[in-house]
Amino acid sequence: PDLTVRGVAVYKGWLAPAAQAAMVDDLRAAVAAAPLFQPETRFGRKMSVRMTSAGRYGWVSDRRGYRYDARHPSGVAWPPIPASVLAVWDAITGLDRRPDCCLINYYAEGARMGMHQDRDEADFQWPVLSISLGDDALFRIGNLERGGKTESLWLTSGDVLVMGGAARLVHHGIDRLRPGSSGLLTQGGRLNLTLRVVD
Ligand code: MD3
Ligand code: FE
Repeated sequence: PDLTVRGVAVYKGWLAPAAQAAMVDDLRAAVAAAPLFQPETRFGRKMSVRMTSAGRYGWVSDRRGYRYDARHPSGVAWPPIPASVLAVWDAITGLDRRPDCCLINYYAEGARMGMHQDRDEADFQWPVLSISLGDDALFRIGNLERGGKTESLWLTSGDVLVMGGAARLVHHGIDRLRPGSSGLLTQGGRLNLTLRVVD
């Protein structure tokens, strides 16, 4: 990696611009099959990020709580994870197990994600890999426990992050975007992909 922040390995600009554009085309097809939706928390508050997934499982949240589900809220199965996305997982992790979920987060201007842990997966031995596409985003990394000092870094289009080992359960979030910082997405904003082994 180019740098490591609290155990999170950061590969700056790992995806070249042409590869980013090809991946966005693949994601457009996936989003056409499984449209982005605005999840609701169990408390009935809408999240500001819009989401969908690809793979055997997708991550959903509604009044019943949050969980991995084999189907999109519309009832359709999730589309397959694009080969262009799996190729990044293979090249960077070198694992012979592939992810069963690619969570697709879309941030329009003003969207954010509060500090949280990713702990809905069965086995935390597997890493989570993230790919950033589009506008710059201010990413915040905290600690295994809630609260305490945090570190922030700007993620830019083409960056890949790997959260493994002790970093797998660290608190993290997205504070804000830098609107208009990238021309990759016609409609602006930011896409973040997180690849997860679920069960
Ligand atoms: C550190 N997404 O979907 S990706 C998420 O940019 C999520 O959309 C953010 O947090 C986003 O859950 C951050 C970077 C990331 C993803 C998973 C992690 C960092 C992580 C898991 C453990 C530790
Ligand atoms: Fe997360």
